[in-house]
Amino acid sequence: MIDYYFWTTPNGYKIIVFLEEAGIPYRIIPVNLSKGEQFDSKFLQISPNNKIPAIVDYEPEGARGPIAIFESGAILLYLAEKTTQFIPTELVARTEVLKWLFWQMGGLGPMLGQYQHFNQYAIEKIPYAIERYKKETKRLFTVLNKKLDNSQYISGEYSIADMACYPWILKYHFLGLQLDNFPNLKRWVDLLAARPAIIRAYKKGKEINTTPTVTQESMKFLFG
Ligand SMILES: N[C@@H](CCC(=O)N[C@@H](CS)C(=O)NCC(=O)O)C(=O)O
Repeated sequence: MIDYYFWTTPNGYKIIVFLEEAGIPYRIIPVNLSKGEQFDSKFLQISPNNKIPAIVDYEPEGARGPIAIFESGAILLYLAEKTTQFIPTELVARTEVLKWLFWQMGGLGPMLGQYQHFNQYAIEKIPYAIERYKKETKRLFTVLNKKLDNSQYISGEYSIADMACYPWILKYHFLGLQLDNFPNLKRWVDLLAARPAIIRAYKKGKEINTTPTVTQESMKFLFG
């Protein structure tokens, strides 16, 4: 059994998608970021960076007791290796998946997050910051659109690279972007959105929360 510490954000959806795809037993433990539950001392023992997602695996291979994991890239990689699914074993193909997983973790997620922050949430509107992250966001969308020129999925077969990128690309409308300008991304989003596991994952998310996480009230938790 896996305990999944989740909230309805892009990084949160990555893992619920994996768990649904792999069909492994899990239990969702909501961490309401709007109420500051990420700072609860019990949660901090599992995720010392006070962020979701995090998991506790009660049946890890070769370990004596439960194992706690935070950072969505590390969790995806752990689950892929544990289940031998959604990552190839052959070195070159595997590295192709890891390249794009790390690209998402180091680029797509943080840059889009900063763009939304400065454009939408920051009380002081700083034109340089807004422009900087907007350009980066568009550049990253262009890079992934190009990568999908000749392939159905990001790295060969459907993999954890797709699962990592999908919830972030879905934010395009919040970022004021149109997928019509990125036809390969549009095709890929439509392809993934039709997957039964992805439909189930987003349905489960909606059962947990349908309200915006960032509100006037929650800003004190989220932005210090
Ligand atoms: N690099 C981390 C980022 C996680 C992250 O930013 N989580 C956000 C939600 S998407 C969070 O929990 N924020 C709460 C906070 O900062 O207090 C990962 O990929 O797991």
